[in-house]
Amino acid sequence: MVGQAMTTTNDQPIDIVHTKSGATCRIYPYGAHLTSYRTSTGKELLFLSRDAILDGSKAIRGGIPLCFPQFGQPDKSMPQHGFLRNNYWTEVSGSRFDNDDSAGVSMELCLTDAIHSRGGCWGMDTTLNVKCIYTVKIDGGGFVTTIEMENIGKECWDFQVLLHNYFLVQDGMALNSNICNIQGLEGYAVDDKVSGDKFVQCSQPVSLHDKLFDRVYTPPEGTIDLSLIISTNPMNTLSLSACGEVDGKKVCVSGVVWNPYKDNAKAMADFGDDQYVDMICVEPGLLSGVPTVEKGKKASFTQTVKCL
Ligand code: TA6
Repeated sequence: MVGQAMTTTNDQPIDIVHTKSGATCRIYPYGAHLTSYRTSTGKELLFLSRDAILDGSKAIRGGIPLCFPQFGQPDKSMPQHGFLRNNYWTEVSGSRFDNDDSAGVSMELCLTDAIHSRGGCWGMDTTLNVKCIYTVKIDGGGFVTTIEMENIGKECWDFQVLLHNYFLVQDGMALNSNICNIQGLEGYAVDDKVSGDKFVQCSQPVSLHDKLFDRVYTPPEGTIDLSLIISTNPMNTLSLSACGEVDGKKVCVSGVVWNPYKDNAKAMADFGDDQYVDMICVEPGLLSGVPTVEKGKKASFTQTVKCL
């Protein structure tokens, strides 16, 4: 499956069709960014801002941005969410497949090709090294995205990784808690980035409200993989499961839920002023207690999203 990678800086999207089911997806080399996934019935699951910039001058607003080696900006000397989403990946030649079960492709990014958004211990003069392979696989009812991060350097490194999913909410129902909500976070420790509050999530499904929503959910003791049910409209309920490992050892998966609401939507030039009612970000990631990756070792993180 894996051949020689072909370097690209073009902004031509890669369109994948699963012939058997008719499901499709679109991936931009810039950021290995999945911007669209449609089921066999043509139902779009991902939100893409109508003002998203697709010319490689900025991370794409919508779809699934990849965040690594940091989520947010714990290290202020490195750009927010790291450098994967702001660099051109290459399609791994020979990696495309389309068979009875699924269709897909793999993309690769070596640190030497990551010329944008570097900083901190990953600055341009770093002695660290990493090779990332991102594989997208689709079938009629959903998709699987897997990122592998290999330490091809001489030193160990720490990291966070997150899949910053923007899910489409039909009919502008994102703020309607009966229609748009998330189950599976009960008992998680919540860090509200807006109010600074910290509490344990109750058994109620998580839903947005009439203001900026930005919360990190850390699993309780003993909970490792993430398993969510996401409702985005009466006819569209998704399951999202995610798991990760470092050097073959499982790592606990956290979750993030975000909606910019009115003012932040206006403040973002690449986001339609009124589009905050059309999306919810539900983002699985390895954020806390992530082991160091020793030289020659690998980490991987996978999510599976299925229509129920
Ligand atoms: O995932 C939530 C979050 O970290 C928010 O704090 C908000 O900043 C959002 O990501 C979008 O970040 P971006 O850098 O893409 O504007």
